[in-house]
Amino acid sequence: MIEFETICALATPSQEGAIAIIRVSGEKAIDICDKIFVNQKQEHILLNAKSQRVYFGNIINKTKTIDECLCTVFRSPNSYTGENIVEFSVHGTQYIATQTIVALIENGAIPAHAGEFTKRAFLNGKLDLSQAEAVADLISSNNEASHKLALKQLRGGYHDTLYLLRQKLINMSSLLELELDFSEEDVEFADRTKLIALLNQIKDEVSNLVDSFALGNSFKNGIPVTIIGKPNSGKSTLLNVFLNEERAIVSDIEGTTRDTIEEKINLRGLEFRFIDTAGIRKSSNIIEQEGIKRTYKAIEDSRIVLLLVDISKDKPNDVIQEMKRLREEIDFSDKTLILIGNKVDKARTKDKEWDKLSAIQISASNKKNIGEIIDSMLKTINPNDLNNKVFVTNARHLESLKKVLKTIETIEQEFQNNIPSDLIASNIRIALHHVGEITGEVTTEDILGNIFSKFCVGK
Ligand SMILES: Nc1nc2c(ncn2[C@@H]2O[C@H](COP(=O)(O)OP(=O)(O)OP(=O)(O)O)[C@@H](O)[C@H]2O)c(=O)[nH]1
Ligand SMILES: [Mg+2]
Repeated sequence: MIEFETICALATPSQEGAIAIIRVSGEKAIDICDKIFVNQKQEHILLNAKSQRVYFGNIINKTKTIDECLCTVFRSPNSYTGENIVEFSVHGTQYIATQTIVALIENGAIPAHAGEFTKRAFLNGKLDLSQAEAVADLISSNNEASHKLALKQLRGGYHDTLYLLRQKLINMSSLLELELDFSEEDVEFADRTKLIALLNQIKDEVSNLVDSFALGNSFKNGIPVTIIGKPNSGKSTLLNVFLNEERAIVSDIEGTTRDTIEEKINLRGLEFRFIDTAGIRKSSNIIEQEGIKRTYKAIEDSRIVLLLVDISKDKPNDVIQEMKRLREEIDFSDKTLILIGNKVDKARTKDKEWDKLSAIQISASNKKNIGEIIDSMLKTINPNDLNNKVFVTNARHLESLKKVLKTIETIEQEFQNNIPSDLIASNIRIALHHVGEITGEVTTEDILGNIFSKFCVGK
């Protein structure tokens, strides 16, 4: 156990509420709290308090009673931080919370920094670094999908996958090092074909993790959906229908929307990030041109593209050409293009050609068939994946994994070029180093500072 000073902080929001929780952690937590807490018989009882027990009593500072409260004691190592922890549940006023903290400080505690409780949990081996980061994700998750991912990560997430990966790399490195010990005798102990097979396995696993980021990140921050189409096709009307409010200006003037408009919407437990655009067309107006440039950028960053056409006016053949052009201009390998025929209310005859194109026929202004769009968007992502697959959602982890992958690719080359084992072994150590960055085996104060400063005080 690493020893630190005893810290204290308000762990609940600093506003009025039914209760406020003040958390104290450190070797002297129980001693300090004992000085300011008495039971109903006015006895100081915390020194002998049992772990994971709740006590009822009063917080006092010198002779002044601050509040009647509940006090929970956790003895090291069975606590969140691994240290002794005491939590006071007081009445939720700013005044009581502040007075309690003042009393704690006067008796030897110091105010905690942002994320310091979780940082201590990490330093005491209660959580690995990726789990500590999941705590921050859990607090900020505001939809079912991101909540599920954060909870999964907190419970271990890809900790096991990384552990196995690490074992495989260590295994490989020891085989190579064994070879080095006997290098004088000019024998190759490690069977190269087996090593290469193992390396390929490792590479696949790392690639899968790297590839999982795009979808994992979409689940976490909202699945990006871009609405495109010619002027007046009804893009802004459709956005407003999804939002159930008149967010974007709708008019029959072509080129009403010039900038991209972005809004998050929760549909059936998944968060979508809808982006209404200026669409794609030729324009000599510089403002419109900039809007069109932004449309392209939005398409590139999205997973789903809704192409809106006006079926009361547009011709199926022209739309086929338009889709072909789009697919030439933009790589759709990681996206789904959904064709939507709008203004079905205005279309005089029902054109079978639209069915052939699998266009979802809707009326945005009459809110007709909108459910079909949602169905087909949900089909493009498999919400069950959330339960079954492992997702990387953290950009820092992604960076480290990319470095692991790059190093593995170098090692692969080295095997092919019969590079001496000691060089290969040193690259395996580099790969291990980058794996260690994710779980926190390898950290610097900078990395830790950066991660925990994003937490709130009291977490
Ligand atoms: N009849 C009918 N009119 C619609 C429908 N959807 C939209 N409109 C009308 O079409 C016109 C253009 O709608 P917008 O939503 O502004 O179209 P947009 O695609 O955003 O247009 P720009 O921003 O100019 O590119 C408006 O007058 C809408 O009221 C529909 O389903 N049926
Ligand atoms: Mg518009």
